[in-house]
Amino acid sequence: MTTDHQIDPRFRTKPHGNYIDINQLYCYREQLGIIRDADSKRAKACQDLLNRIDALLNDLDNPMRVVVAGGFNAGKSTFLNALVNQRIMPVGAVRSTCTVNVLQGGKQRELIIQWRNGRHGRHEYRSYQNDADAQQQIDALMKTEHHSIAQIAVCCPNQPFLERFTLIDTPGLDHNAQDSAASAAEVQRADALIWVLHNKGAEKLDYEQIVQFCTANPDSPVIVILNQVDALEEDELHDALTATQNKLNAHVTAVLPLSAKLASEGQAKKDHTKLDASHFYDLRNYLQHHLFDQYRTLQEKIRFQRRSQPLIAELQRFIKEVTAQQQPAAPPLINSRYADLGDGTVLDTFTNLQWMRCALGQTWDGKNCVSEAKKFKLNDAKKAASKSNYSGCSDWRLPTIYELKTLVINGKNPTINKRAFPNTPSS
Ligand SMILES: Nc1nc2c(ncn2[C@@H]2O[C@H](COP(=O)(O)OP(=O)(O)OP(=O)(O)O)[C@@H](O)[C@H]2O)c(=O)[nH]1
Ligand SMILES: [Mg+2]
Repeated sequence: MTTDHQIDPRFRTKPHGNYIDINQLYCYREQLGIIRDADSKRAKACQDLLNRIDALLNDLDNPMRVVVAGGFNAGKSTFLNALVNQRIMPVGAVRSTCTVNVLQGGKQRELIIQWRNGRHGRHEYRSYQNDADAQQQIDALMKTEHHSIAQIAVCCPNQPFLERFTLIDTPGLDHNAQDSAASAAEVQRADALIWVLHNKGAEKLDYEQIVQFCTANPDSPVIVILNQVDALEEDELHDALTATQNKLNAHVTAVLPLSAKLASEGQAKKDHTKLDASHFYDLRNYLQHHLFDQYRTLQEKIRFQRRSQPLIAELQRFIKEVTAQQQPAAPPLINSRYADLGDGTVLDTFTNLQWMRCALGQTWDGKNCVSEAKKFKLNDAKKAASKSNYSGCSDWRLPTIYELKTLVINGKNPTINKRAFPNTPSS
């Protein structure tokens, strides 16, 4: 993450999903592929669903979006610079962040400017030499063109940490309507939120925004930083921290103190007294354990699980519909009772017994029973039934007397349903 924080090998590998939803999606993927290839009418619907599954699975590999937000001049950019131990994000006593500025991985040192109006195309790429150069270019762009810029991304090569995490610096939320809207949109899309407060603690706006985010994103870590604590005496710090924790602890993951200014100065001058006084190491360790080290779990939980639920519900509906239509149509019923199985047999839907429509010795010609029925003694009839291969089945048996009686229609001649059992000889 930083120069004194060596590359963590976990950030080199791709995450593997162990969540049941992920495996389920892979199964649906296979089924959809089969349906798409077999059924041209459904090919497009299948492909659309396949694309959505792939987009969701690919999204697991996209870096986690960690958004730094808070009030104007709270010290967001100073904190972010300290976190990555680089001096890229413009910092200042006057309003210094007027666009959404993103720190991300990349192959070369370049700024990607996303224009609102497409004047230079939607994206413009500019290279930068070093941190100071990047900061100056961003500063200049923000001063002259910030109304036309949606976002400036700084690509930092050789930063494995940034291949897994995108850090997003936002304009102070309370400054003006356009910037606040841009910041609020980033907060809404955040996987994790770091909220920077002035040392006075959470104002009304901070509180409302934090609670709103926590309610909408119960699985996302929300870490609140009480910044600028260098300006507080020890007892003031204690009081301010306790008050802020009491106010927010029920909603957020943690409230931690910081002096981003001392952290930044301590890093620049390698001054450990300042760094110790800044509470920076405690904060960084906390972030490491509760946010950065939890990358895979959080990514799957926050980003994937929630979004997969509606898609899985849709996939279930689609597959159910396809399967229902692939089932053979229910066979027609004779006299609302005997299901014609089409092979010279019927299924009595009252008793669930399958019957030959013809007597032994007769054959089914597709419509009728032809030729003479044979007469057997009981034992011979049993043997003949068990040997019969009528309609391709070899497990025939004589019915019991009670089973036989279920076919009998008293008072009619023949005493059996003539449509289900045509040409039945009278006994
Ligand atoms: N005393 C003190 N000053 C700080 C601290 N952190 C930041 N500052 C100062 O506060 C001013 C604003 O810092 P920034 O990091 O630009 O604050 P920001 O929240 O990014 O500001 P905007 O992006 O303009 O909303 C700068 O002059 C910083 O030097 C701190 O911990 N202590
Ligand atoms: Mg800023």
